Amino acid sequence: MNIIVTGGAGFIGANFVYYELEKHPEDKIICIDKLTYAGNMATLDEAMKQESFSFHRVDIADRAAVYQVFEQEKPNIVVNFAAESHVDRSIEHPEIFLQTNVIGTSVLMDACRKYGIRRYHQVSTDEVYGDLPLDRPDLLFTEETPLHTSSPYSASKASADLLVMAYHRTYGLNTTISRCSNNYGPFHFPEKLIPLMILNALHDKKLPVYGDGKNVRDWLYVGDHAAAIDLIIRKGASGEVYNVGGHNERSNLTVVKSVLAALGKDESSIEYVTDRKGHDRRYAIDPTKIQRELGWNPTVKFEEGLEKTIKWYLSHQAWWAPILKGAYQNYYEKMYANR
Ligand code: NAD
Ligand code: TDX
Repeated sequence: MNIIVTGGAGFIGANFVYYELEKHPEDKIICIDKLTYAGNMATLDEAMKQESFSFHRVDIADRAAVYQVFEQEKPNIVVNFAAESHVDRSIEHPEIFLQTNVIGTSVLMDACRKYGIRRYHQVSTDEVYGDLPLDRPDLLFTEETPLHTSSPYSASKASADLLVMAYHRTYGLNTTISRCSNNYGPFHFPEKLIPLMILNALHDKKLPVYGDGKNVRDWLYVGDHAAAIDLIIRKGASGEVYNVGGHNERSNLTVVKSVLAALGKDESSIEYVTDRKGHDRRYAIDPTKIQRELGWNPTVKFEEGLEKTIKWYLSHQAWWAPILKGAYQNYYEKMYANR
């Protein structure tokens, strides 16, 4: 099979590329990525050495360029990871989120209609469900939870989901959607909570915790997300949505303290800073459907995954050092200097 993976030079897309190359060596993986600030060819170094992998630097919202890749590569399956993915950036500049996350999704699906595919898979997020209260641990997001977004990022992802459902119903496009909780693991861009805290702690910098640090995220090791998507594209039913998560709820403060403990650092570097605007309080996924219908189960416990992730950052300075030296410095200054 020929599988187009968009956003494969980013965090989760790259982990999915490596998962597929190992698990299904008979398939061809075609990566489409615009290489924004979050895309990194160094992440794909090992993939580029493989015969069954190819790369196209293309914007998913560029219709002509996308059609050309479809014409050339004749994909059977398209998995769309490409997105602007950082909530804080969406609060500063919503427009690019609409362009990539909404327009880009429609262009990809138009290409699927024009050239014919077996399956279009949309990688969505638990953020489309909004948030849950901290004092109701019994409440979890199911696939039936109404969409109720908080940030321009989550609104753009929910818009894309609605378009996917519309293309399924109106044009009969064979689609699936996965809505996963927060991922962590190798190749995670340092603007996100876990890698940011690991790298700041390593450099003895302050660890900026938004608000009271009590916001809860439901963490999943990225390899388990890749395995879920692999199952959905091969065995999932067309038109369906699958929630993905491993019941690993942690407050941000707990996560930050775990990072410090793993690195043998004390907690004096924790600094409470101004809260994120519209900050979602709690996410928690009910993964019963994918467990029951597709037999998916998470394999990595949070403590084990965090240890693996920290070890990966400690041994991959060559990956993150160039990122920290570049435009990231201006980003960090702008977002955190007067926070
Ligand atoms: P990321 O920001 O690390 O990577 C995004 C990738 O998409 C980059 O390689 C970037 O260059 C590429 N890209 C951006 N705009 C593009 C465009 N217009 N055309 C082509 N490529 C473009 O993101 P991530 O954390 O790997 O997230 C991947 C997907 O998973 C996103 O759709 C995100 O919404 C979703 N998701 C992420 C998480 C998480 O915890 N990170 C959880 C659930 C769902
Ligand atoms: O410096 C920080 N300090 C802090 O307290 C950063 C970067 C984050 N936080 C908090 C905000 C959140 O409550 O940590 C939590 C996690 O923040 P992010 O890593 O930015 O992730 P989140 O906003 O939860 O969104 C992530 O999960 C869902 C991904 O970035 C999205 O792409 C995905 O859809």
